[in-house]
Amino acid sequence: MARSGGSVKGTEPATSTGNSYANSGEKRPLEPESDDPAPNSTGYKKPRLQERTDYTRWRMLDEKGRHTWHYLDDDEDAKEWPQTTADKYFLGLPTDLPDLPPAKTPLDAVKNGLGFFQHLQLPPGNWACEYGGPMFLLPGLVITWVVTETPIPDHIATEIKNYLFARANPDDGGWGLHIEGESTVFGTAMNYTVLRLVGVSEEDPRMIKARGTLHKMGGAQNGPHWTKFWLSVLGVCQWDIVNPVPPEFWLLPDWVPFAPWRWWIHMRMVFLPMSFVWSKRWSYKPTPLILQLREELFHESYSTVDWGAHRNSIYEKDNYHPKTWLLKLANWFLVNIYPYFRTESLAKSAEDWVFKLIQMEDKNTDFANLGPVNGPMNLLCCYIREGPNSYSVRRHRERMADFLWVKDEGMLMNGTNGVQSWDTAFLIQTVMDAGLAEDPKWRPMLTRALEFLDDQQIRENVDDQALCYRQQRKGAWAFSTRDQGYAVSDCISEALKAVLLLQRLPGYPKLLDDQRIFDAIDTLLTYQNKSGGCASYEPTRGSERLEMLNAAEVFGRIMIEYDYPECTTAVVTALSLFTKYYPDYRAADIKSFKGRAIEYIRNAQFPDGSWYGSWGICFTYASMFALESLASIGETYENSADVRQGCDFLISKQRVDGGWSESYRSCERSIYTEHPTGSQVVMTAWACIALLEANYPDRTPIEKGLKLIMSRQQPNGEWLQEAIEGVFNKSCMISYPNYKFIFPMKALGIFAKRYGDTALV
Ligand code: LAN
Repeated sequence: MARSGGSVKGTEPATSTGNSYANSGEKRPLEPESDDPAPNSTGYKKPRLQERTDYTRWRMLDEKGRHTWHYLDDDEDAKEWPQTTADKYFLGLPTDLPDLPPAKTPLDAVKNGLGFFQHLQLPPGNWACEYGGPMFLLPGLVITWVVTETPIPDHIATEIKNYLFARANPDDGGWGLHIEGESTVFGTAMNYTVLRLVGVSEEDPRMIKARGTLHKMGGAQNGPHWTKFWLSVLGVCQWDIVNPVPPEFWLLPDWVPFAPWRWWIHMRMVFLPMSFVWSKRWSYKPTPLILQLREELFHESYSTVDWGAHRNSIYEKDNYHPKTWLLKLANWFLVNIYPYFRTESLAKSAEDWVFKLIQMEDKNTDFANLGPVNGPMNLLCCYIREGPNSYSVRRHRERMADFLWVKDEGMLMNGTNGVQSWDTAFLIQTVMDAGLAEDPKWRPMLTRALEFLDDQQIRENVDDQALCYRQQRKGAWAFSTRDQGYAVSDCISEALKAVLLLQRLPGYPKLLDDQRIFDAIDTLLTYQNKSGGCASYEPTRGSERLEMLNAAEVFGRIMIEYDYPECTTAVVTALSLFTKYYPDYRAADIKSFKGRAIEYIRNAQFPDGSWYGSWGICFTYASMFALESLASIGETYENSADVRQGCDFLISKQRVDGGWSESYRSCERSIYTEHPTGSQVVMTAWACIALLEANYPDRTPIEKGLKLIMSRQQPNGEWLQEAIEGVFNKSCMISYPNYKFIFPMKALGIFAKRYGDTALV
């Protein structure tokens, strides 16, 4: 869809592949407006901040799953491209969707839920949503924009400002690691800096308060490694404060037990560009604003800070994973001894190889990159290496728009470039579970969803797979889009289940032929670890002892891939479903895979009967997946002690109002902890699904849970946002706003199918 117009900001985003606009000269999201003065030696041009932008002018464009937001300044353009219901919903504007006949039965509630949710489906067939939560992503992007002299359009600066103020801690004015977390130096130093960079005055009372909080926590010199890295890039810290990130690690032979190719992909892909920038000790020039920030962020004057002495300083609330003695020793060696041996030619060959790997990552993702941390960093590396006008820099700049999201509170940066394939796969399964897929009313919606998954299946492995240490991916699905292209074990599983179920139904096209299904299975079968469990993006490549080199401080369990109950169980359910339809394909491999996976699932069960969730909060989430997978091999409450224990655990956590409630504290502490705001619709749905899958013999607790879910449904069929649902790396939370639709409908649907669709009394 080509949309153009002189005053349309951020229009005409890319077609998602190819070099098609390397030379087109057309305006792209986040590219300088023609009347913007060129950045000059006095520094980066400050955006003009407004109170608020006009929310009726924002539009979200979805091209084959690529989301970009656009601000239409011109009335004509706005008329030509009207706001959709989904736009309005995302922006928190009234959708004016009608009230529906009140739901009497569970299936009525599902139908009302779908009645609402169908309006949020986007033209390519997928669903989208805000994917915020982490509060450390936007700073990396904004600092990168500033240091690469990428002008920030006023409407974007304004809404970034609004979001950050909306999410400041109401008591102390600071920011945490994530939206529900307590203030930390990481959150506060970084987001304070962002606000200054987008043009907020240091005299603003909210900034004075935030600065006070930052100083109370010891100032930016007490920040974790990533704060020190980004502030050094900006020229606000000196590089001596940053613990070493030597690119030479990438020259280590593959057999070395701590070689980076063995690390969890998110860590190594961040370490990669970070090491390039560190090696160059590259910093932005000292503009007047940078000079001011130097005086604002530390609780002493910049000129008196002893940078080297603060390499290991850290505020206690930032210090989730304290540096080990081994890491401290390695850092000491790298700072004090290694420089004598680090010849220029060694540094150069390391930088050259690292940059090659960056280029492979850029090429393999068409500059979408693995995620919102390495994306901006790769942009910075290309800027340093290839210059401001290179194709790589221009394409990266365009791609940054993929991570941005606008909501009622302002603009934030998503945790990935979206949730497209993941949420779409779940929605299909939900409608199937409710037995509504053959109802002609939902057929067009589901057909489009199926078409989306068809389009998003990854059809080829990446070029130079072994050279850039990538995992086989042919036939797989990513969490977000095919362009991003990183296969994940459970994303493949959920999408495969959705496709297998739906395209066999009468009235639906068979879009994926058998070979494409087999490709998915072949890739899925590469994911098993020796333990029998499955990790996320790749089978585990290194020892858990590598956690001793975890230098990020703010996250736990980041250095390698681990076995995850959620991932393993999703693979098991997918394989179980697959063998139903294709009993002969790789039957022996699948049988042995499943046998070992089930063994792992049993071993991963906690003594109290629960499973610990690493990607959703927390025990409720993982227990749902575990009980679902056990059900898929015929284990239910009646015949399995493990299932009984799992159910008894869940029942013991049901609240008097019938709901379940878990706080993110469960993830941090590995102990079931209730959320202070009480029962949550999403967790109640997870628990009910688990009990239903396990065939829990007593309907009463399930009915109580479902009644709570139904009582929270709004007259127009929607559910409202409650506490945060997702997590990563034990300490950082992330929102899954579509879960409040998908899982309640799934729980209600399974119940209705199992027990009949009668009113709950
Ligand atoms: C995600 C989002 C999806 C998630 C599931 C598919 C739900 C999970 O079952 C497997 C792991 C995966 C793919 C996952 C891994 C880590 C991600 C990508 C995230 C939680 C979203 C954001 C996070 C990423 C690491 C954020 C950037 C932060 C760094 C520390 C680099």
